Amino acid sequence: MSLPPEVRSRIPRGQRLAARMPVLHYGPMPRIDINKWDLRLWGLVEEEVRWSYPELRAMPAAQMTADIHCVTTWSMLDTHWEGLSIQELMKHVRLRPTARYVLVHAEGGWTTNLALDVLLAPDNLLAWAYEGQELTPEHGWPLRLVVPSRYFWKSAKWVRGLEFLDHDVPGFWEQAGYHMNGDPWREERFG
Ligand SMILES: Nc1nc2c(c(=O)[nH]1)N[C@H]1C(S)=C(S)[C@@H](COP(=O)(O)O)O[C@H]1N2
Ligand SMILES: [Mo]
Repeated sequence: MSLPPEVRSRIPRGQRLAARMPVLHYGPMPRIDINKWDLRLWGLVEEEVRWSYPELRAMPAAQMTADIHCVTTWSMLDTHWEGLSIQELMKHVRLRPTARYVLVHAEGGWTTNLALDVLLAPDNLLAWAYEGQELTPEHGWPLRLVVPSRYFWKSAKWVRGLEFLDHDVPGFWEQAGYHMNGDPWREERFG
């Protein structure tokens, strides 16, 4: 398959294009009771934040188009997401000055870590819709993180919380040997 150079240049080394988004996660799919669901922001914040699902959906929606790259070598270009931008989210959080890292917590205890500046960069979303449809359970309903600048394992599905920390704590795959940073343009696959 030969791709035009402007497409080729958007695919990092070691990656190839996938036609549809595969479903990939560790363990069984969590069952979620949306009436008990909340999103929590805690750790090095002046005040903890906790939102119910209706409170979350009352926040202003942002749209994002992004290229995504999974460490298992598939990439997808121009995926469309809708949700709460991290910029909007952070208007409601006062970080302590010592906060430098984030541990993202998903349903059932799955985690992944990000440097704070990676999370705060533009183009990150807590998404509730993909390609104009509400997220399906297997792609992370009711809420998933999308961080296009890192391998897709850091885009946690079924997100429940962000914990702000002054040090970097390896998440689930990072403990298993995957890279702490995970930049696909630097092929940071393994630590
Ligand atoms: N909670 C949770 N989020 C997760 C994972 C997981 O196992 N649990 N796997 C990650 C990996 S390795 C990938 S490639 C993407 C896959 O997202 P998709 O199933 O929507 O394609 O989810 C990421 N988010
Ligand atoms: Mo992945």
